[in-house]
Amino acid sequence: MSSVERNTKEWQDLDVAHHLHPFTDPKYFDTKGPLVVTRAEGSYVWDSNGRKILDGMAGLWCVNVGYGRKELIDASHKQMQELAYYNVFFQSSTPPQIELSRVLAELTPGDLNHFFFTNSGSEANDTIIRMVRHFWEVEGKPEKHIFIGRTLGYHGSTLAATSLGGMQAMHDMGKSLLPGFEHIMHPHHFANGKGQTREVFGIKAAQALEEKILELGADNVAAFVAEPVQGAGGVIEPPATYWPEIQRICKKYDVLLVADEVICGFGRLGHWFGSQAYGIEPDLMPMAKGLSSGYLPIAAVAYSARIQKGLQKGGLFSHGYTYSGHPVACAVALANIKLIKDEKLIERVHDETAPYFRKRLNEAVAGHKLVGEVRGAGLLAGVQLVKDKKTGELFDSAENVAVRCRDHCLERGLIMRAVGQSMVASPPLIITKAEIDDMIDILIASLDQTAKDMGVA
Ligand code: PXG
Repeated sequence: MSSVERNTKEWQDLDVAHHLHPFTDPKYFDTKGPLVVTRAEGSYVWDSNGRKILDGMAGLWCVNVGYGRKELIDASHKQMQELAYYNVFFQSSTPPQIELSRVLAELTPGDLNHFFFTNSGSEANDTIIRMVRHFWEVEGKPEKHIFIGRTLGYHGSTLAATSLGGMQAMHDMGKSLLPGFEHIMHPHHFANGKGQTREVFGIKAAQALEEKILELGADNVAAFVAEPVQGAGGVIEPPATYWPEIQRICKKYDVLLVADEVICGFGRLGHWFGSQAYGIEPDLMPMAKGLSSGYLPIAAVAYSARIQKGLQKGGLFSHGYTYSGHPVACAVALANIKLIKDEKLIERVHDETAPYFRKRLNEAVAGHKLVGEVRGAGLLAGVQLVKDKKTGELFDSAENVAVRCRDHCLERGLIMRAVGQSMVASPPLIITKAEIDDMIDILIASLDQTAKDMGVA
């Protein structure tokens, strides 16, 4: 309960007067106030009018264990009383940070047994850029400095993470694309692979990396960075042929492979990490969101023995954040991981809820006249909206079809995100089959209403 009580109109007016919203056109608030969320429990949030809304996005793809979990609340309370803050700079450390590193080392794939802590996924990716360039300098290859990302890749909003990502609007705002960043196509078969099988397209999309490396010269390329399944770009699961080919290319040219696990990590795909779902062997992995289920800001970079060896030779590592390895955030992350294990949430997603979610999407949503494709994996879904189901023709982007559908969902009590002309979902891992049914029912009713709005018969 907030210490101040106001009505919805007061909250909204104050918010619009004083607060700039991330990724929001301020003009939106000329006609509508923000949704003011005041409390949450399980898979649901409540707004300032007392309305109960199913959170089909788990906040921003992060509240994996659901809201209101006592174990996480108690862990933060206890840690705050014991040691609310100390830093891990210079030669200091704290027990929660040490313990979290140990627990993470047991969960991460391969020899990713070393960790650097940050407060956000953006900072984790910035850290990787500095760490990897430093690594290659130490290895005597300072010219290996270029990072290759993908179009529609999202790696955060700091200047370097913006450059690494492939979001055109972000590059355009404030001339934000730094030198030393290149991009290849995203492996979206529906958008980029017309006339090819998924398998053939998967290989082709991966080979775009080889072409880019050859164009730049392997001696100049530091790393390739990609999400196992692209999230913010619209939930794009690559064809099965994609990751093995990417892995082959990275090995061949000694280009480090960075799997951005910020969304896919901590059970979203029915495995601890997306890399395990696709057999990816990354050299580095940023993780955030599900690490603490969003209860406190914390993120980390996991990195391999090879990188560690380089860093040990490299002298002073001149990098860090005041709140790196914050003891309270680490204690909450530990409680979160324990809860995921105790409740067997990964197994539940893998064996029960994800297969059910996919079955319901494929049986009930894919056939809808407004839907061109249902995609995703685990508890991640992307629903492509189309003007013409037969040809796959899209709407004029100015018609904002997905935003309309999103608004219809919200009116009916469901939060989903609109990305381009797709609807995306990423519910809490604790979602039940009955709640999945509610999600699907509301989505279908909203698609029906959107089809009416758009005049699609
Ligand atoms: N990598 C990936 C793969 C992400 O999805 C980040 C890095 C950056 O993390 P931070 O903690 O700095 O935000 C992200 C974040 C959306 C949306 O709705 C997606 C993200 C953040 C906010 C909104 O698409 N992803």
